[in-house]
Amino acid sequence: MAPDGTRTSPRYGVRHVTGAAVTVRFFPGVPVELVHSGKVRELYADGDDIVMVASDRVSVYDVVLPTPIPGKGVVLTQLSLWWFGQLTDVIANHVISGSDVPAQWAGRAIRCRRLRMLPVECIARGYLAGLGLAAYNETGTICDVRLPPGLGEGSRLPEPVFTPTTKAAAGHDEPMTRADLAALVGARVAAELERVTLEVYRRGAALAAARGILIADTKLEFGLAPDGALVLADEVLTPDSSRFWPASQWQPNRPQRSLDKQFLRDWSAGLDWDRKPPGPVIPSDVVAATRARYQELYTRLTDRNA
Ligand code: Q0Z
Repeated sequence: MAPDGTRTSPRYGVRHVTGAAVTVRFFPGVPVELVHSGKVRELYADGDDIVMVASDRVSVYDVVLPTPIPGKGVVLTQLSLWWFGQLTDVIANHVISGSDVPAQWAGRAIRCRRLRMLPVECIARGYLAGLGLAAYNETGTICDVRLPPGLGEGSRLPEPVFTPTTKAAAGHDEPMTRADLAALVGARVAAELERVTLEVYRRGAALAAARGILIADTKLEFGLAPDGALVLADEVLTPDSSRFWPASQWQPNRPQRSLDKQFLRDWSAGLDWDRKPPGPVIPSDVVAATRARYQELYTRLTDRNA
């Protein structure tokens, strides 16, 4: 680790201490390279690794607000790391280290193996909300799974369902059928994606339910290691990739209260804002309440202090 927190890659020509416990790959002054910037996270390349950094930015109704939520990036990163650890017997993951990261990102970054990412979002749903609800209302099905009639917003599904979508470069992700998925990644990988996605959801939902939290749905991303092994990547079972609802307040046939963003939604609903960018500045009491919700979620799930 360089004193300024930056590190560089082997291609810049640095010492490789082989046969020792560590490989020194970094020297001062050369930053890692930004390869992808998302709404609330950034992805950097560092030699053969990637470093994923979660910011404190927050989005409401798909708009990133100008005010950060202090601590959010750390809480979501630590939650994701915790889940990866809980799931190691289900699926291998991309984590190399949660601590061997540039100092300025300590706690909010994960060093990961760089994978060949599969161009699909693997979603498991246990309750009806969002795009799953929209598809059901239109067709009575989601991704060619027929659901019983009479379900509404927030309804629990008889069984969790796998509802993959395309990863659109621009615009909206589209639902895929199982045949679409098999054509894209091959029948063997497609079957494995469905099995693992449902197993991750079932494990996560059972654990969360025991702590009073419903996980309505979750989005997973996978990649292939050089040897062809399927690897769980990106973030896992965070409130930015999943819907978390307080079990005590769950009621079907209405929008559910979100454990993390309800304060922001309730507050912004009272504003004269058309839900288009730029979003409104968040007052400090709403920041504090939102921050407390992220911390509460982390503590309830993990039994650790945030
Ligand atoms: C993750 C994403 C983020 C924007 C690519 N292990 C990996 N290897 C190669 N690529 C990825 C990963 Cl996780 C990868 N994303 C999603 C993350 C910011 C987009 F932090 N895209």
